[in-house]
Amino acid sequence: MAGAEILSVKGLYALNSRGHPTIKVVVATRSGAKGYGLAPSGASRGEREAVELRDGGRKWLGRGVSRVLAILENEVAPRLVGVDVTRQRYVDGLLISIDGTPNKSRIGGNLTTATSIAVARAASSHLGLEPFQYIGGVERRLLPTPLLNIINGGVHAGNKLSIQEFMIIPVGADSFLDAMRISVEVYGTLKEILKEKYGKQAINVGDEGGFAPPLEYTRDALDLLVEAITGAGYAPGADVALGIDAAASQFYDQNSQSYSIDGKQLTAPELLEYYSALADEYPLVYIEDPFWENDWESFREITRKLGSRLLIVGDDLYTTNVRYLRKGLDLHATNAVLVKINQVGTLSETIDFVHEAKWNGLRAIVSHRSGDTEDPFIADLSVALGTGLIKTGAPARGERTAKYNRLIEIESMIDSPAYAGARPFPSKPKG
Ligand code: 2PG
Ligand code: MG
Repeated sequence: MAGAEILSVKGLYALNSRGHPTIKVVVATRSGAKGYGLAPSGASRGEREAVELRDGGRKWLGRGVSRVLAILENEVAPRLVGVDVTRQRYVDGLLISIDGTPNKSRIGGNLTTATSIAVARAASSHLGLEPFQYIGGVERRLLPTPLLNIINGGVHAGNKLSIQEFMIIPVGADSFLDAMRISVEVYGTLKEILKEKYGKQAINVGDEGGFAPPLEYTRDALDLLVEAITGAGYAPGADVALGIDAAASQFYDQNSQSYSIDGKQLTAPELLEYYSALADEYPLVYIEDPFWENDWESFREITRKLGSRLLIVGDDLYTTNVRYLRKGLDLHATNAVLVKINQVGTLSETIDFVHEAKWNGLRAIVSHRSGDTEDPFIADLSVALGTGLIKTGAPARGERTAKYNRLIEIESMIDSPAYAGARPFPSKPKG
């Protein structure tokens, strides 16, 4: 189609949900199409992630992105101008080669992420398509089952919970919109329960819109979720299942080689026993990063033990990188992978990662970051790649609802949409 050449690539300052600066990239084509992309930012970051480049110094508390914007303007934009905007793989390859490092540390994973998304959006707009249609094609009609983090702990909240995320999963819904209705009802019921039990200070929310009550013990949080599900009139397990992201690198101590959780110091085998007990007591169908990111053996053990019943998910373990996924596949370390574009830095590498996982029988969950923006691109991506699963926080806070609202919209645009429901999970959750 004529006019597909990139005319301009512009970078701007933007703010993320933590009030930290980030980079917004806007790509325009000769045909007049435009596309933008915003880089999100994590708090519990894996050590193998693409590097987020920031200025340091005093301005913006050291988090400025002026250096990144200068690299975009001087080094990257001139190489992209004139390139056909639909050549996503070529563009992403160019970004990788301009950077020249294995982890995007020279030009910044934040730059490559925002640029890669902006190019995909500009291409879809140039072709008169929605991003999910452009990336996914006509076969896509599967709306993902959302994993909603409604109690926040770990580094995402100011409480003592070691586990970072306590999620509800509306597996029994009939459609994506129905899944949101159920989730909103459970979320609102939890709010009332928290207020009654712990007072008003318990309904303050954490980074991902979940409540951050002054709890200390994992079981207390899980009990509250079960109570909220029941209180809202649903069956725990059959209607709404549970998931956790331990983000265990954050509570692992390398010196003592132990995990500090629920006021105890546990070895890896003890922690595994603990997760097994939780899986027996609660309708748990999902555990993410149960061990710290270099304990491949314990991942393998938990997958061997619980993998037929639950999704065991690698996030910090793989950082959306095929290189580390291959190691995980050799070891049978997990049966699912978390997918974050900015962990690896380009859309093409993200797509390759999802395909590699799927070809090997693993589930993939498209995910937000704890410091996110109003950019709903991952909603489109989850439908385009047909992952059947998305993790994007509570049904609250604009940067989270942007993704849910976009999925509601996408569901209304598809002729005969299907909702993934319980299908992505290995077995029926315990009721
Ligand atoms: C995670 C994410 C998102 P962060 O650990 O899965 O929920 O958190 O963006 O802080 O890495
Ligand atoms: Mg995680």
